[in-house]
Amino acid sequence: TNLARMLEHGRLGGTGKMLILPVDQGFEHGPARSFGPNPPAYDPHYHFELALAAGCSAYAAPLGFLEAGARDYAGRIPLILKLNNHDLLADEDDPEQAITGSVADALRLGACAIGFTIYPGSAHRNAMYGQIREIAEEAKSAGLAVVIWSYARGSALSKEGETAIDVIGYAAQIAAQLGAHIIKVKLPTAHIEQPAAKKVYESTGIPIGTAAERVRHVVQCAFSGRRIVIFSGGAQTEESKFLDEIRAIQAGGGFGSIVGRNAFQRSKADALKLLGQITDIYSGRAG
Ligand code: FBP
Repeated sequence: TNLARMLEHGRLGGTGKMLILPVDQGFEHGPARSFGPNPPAYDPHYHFELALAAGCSAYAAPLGFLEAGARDYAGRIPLILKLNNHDLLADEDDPEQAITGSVADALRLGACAIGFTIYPGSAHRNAMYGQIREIAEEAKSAGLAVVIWSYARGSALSKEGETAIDVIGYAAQIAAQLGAHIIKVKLPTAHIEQPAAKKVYESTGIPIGTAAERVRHVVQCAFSGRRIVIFSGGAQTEESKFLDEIRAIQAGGGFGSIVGRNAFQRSKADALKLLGQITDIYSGRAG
């Protein structure tokens, strides 16, 4: 029911596609880097208003941002409590996330889902897999959906490897096997990181030449489309390039996007225009 609440809400309601506004960057990247480009975005209410006005499927944020808007916005838009977080104040090759909220918090805030980041590629990955196993069990028993941000990152991977097609496909599969209903990954590149995987991609000829083909393959890696795979927006990008990525996700059978900085770092008018174009593409209202 909670998954359906997100799939039925907003401009993409009923299409099977999703557009989520995630605003955890204040924690993940720092407030000035995140909100400095558009200062109204320091205010947590700004993001509820943006998600509502854009007709997003859901709004995802850490505990503090959700609590700061709950009194005014609870029940008006599906919420995802992002209940682990990471900051950039200490440099580390192998990132890990701190647990910053609970299933009880998600229920108190009327959220539809909990959100959780894993870092496949980090030395701490197994601890994170264990944490989500427990949290997902508790969330599902309370009727909440589980959204996993599957970030390939850590000392086991090269910089290019963080978006390599084999690694992103693997990250999507791990999140699906951990029981995620919705999986967030980065848009993959054609780079192949693991030598053993490279042989298979080459000998079997898995099509990964275009962005749409790579999206299709990642969806296949997440149980052949039986789990919802959405793609992150990344740092602010020029509008036409960003919309090309959205078209590739649509053409490749992706389920949608989770777009933070490309939304809230623009002025509200520009963000609403861009998010409107995205929902037009995913709903088939635009080519
Ligand atoms: P963006 O659209 O801003 O990339 O947001 C998606 C997201 O998953 C956020 O939830 C998270 O804060 C951010 O990406 C992390 O980005 P990075 O890859 O720079 O750590």
